[in-house]
Amino acid sequence: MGRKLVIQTRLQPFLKQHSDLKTLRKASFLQSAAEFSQCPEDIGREVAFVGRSNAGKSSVLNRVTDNSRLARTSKTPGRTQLLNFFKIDDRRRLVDLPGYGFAKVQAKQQKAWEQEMVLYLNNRRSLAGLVLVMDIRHPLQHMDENFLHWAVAAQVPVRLLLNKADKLGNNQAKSTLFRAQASAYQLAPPDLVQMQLFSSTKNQGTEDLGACLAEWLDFASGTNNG
Ligand SMILES: Nc1nc2c(ncn2[C@@H]2O[C@H](COP(=O)(O)OP(=O)(O)OP(=O)(O)O)[C@@H](O)[C@H]2O)c(=O)[nH]1
Ligand SMILES: [Mg+2]
Repeated sequence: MGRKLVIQTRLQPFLKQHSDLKTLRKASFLQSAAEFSQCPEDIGREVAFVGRSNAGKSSVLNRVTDNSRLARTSKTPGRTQLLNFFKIDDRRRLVDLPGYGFAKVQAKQQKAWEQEMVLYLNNRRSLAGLVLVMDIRHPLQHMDENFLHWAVAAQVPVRLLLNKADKLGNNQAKSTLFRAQASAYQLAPPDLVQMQLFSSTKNQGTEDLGACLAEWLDFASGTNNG
């Protein structure tokens, strides 16, 4: 009896991870928006993926939903130029935001993009959290820091992802995480930011990210397919 209970208790986190990832697999394309005013109805909860162009936002989204064809990925930076919405159910969404820092984008276009992002961060009531994707080889670049400032000002929690961790050895990846964490905590309070290693290619960090999304999107209250 006691032994059965111990086994069940040990299994619980594993079963929860499994069910979070299973729920995330329900994600399907909902709609694109060229600007903030075209976003879908602001109900329920959504989590947005942001980051420098080519950091791997779309790849991370595809990995955590276990659907390689969900968001379009590309070797050419600047692929995602719209806000792309994916629905998990009628009250839960994931959003792939356009990347920043794409060299070929003109200053005027970059300004317009920044305005849309600030508008989105400040006004989107259903925004429950942001996943800020970075290339582990170039963490916390100027625009990442800007984005972090906007998110803190808007009081939106941020998960900082050091993606492409497979590009570094284990020890180097861990020490980069350590250093980047220390820098991030100088910019934002730890209750609002968390950081983790990730590799879309090697399926590293997927369970942790899945658990974070499940919490922000409140999977605990049950999902529906409405
Ligand atoms: N080695 C490695 N490559 C990755 C990883 N994640 C993404 N990539 C590669 O990085 C490139 C860019 O990935 P995307 O997911 O399209 O990046 P993005 O941030 O969505 O880019 P934009 O939409 O242009 O802003 C692609 O060639 C991916 O295959 C990773 O974890 N490891
Ligand atoms: Mg993309």
